[in-house]
Amino acid sequence: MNCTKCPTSIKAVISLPRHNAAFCKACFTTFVHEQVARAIKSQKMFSKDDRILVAVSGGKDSLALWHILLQLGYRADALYVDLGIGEYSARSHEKVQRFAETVGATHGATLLVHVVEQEEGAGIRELSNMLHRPTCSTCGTMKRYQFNRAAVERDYDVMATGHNLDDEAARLLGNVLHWQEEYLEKQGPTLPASLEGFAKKVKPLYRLSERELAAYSVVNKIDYIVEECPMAKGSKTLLYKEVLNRLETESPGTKQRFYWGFLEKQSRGEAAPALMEEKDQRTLHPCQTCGQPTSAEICSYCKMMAKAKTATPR
Ligand code: Q46
Ligand code: ZN
Repeated sequence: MNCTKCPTSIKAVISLPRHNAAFCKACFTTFVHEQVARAIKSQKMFSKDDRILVAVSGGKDSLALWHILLQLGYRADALYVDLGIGEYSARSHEKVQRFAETVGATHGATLLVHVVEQEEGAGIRELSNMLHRPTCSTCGTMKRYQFNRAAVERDYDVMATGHNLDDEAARLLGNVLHWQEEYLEKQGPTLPASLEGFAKKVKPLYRLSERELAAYSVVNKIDYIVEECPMAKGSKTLLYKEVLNRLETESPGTKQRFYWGFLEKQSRGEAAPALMEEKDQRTLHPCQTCGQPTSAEICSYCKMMAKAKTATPR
């Protein structure tokens, strides 16, 4: 198949059934950049003057996001949280470091690193054992806390994550299946900094699929960690992604219609982020221990770490 955009019919490297298109390397890269630029503009994410903190994991999505933002001329630094999950963390840390030293450094971008074993005294799996909590829930609390804290303390205007269309569609499916309305409200690609101590959070890759981001990384020679985190095995999210992929194969564009349709509904006023902002301001106040916003007296990260200090491993 040839590129559907080039007049000189160069061979295509990827076909995109949901867009009825096929692209050569150069046109595909342009397509990806355009999709991200559209996301940034339409969802009022940030401007060229803003300082952005990208949450990177070493996987294709977050490194592609950092790459794209730097290519588009944004001021984007990154934060990597080393969870201390054996070989997986060692290798992903290495990939992030190398990317920062090559691509990041040529754009004057900085990499910040938070090592959980050093800062919290034990790796994420050991902490979860002590707390008798599933690893991914401890990890979620840890990452949300550390990314928000770094963004706020270092004066970044906005924090960006590499969530793609597949991630958001799978999450939406999970939230709808369980009617988790509270979570549905927070599912937009832009979450405002509703009050002091909360960083604005954005997802500039929500218009691009996992497959498109893998292709972008290959085409642009981004060296990322291919394996998923070993703790992800058997997760509900993977099941929802599989189901959505089956639907997508039968009917291209399903994921896009599902998630983008939800966003359209949201922008028409149902569960609008503006309402969320008011609600946050009513219910949140500074944690008595660390000062970050929480609805309780002590935030969930501080509670978790206090418990970890007194707990004994299972
Ligand atoms: S990194 Fe953390 Fe994921 Fe690994 S421990 Fe679970 S939540 S699976 S995105
Ligand atoms: Zn706290």
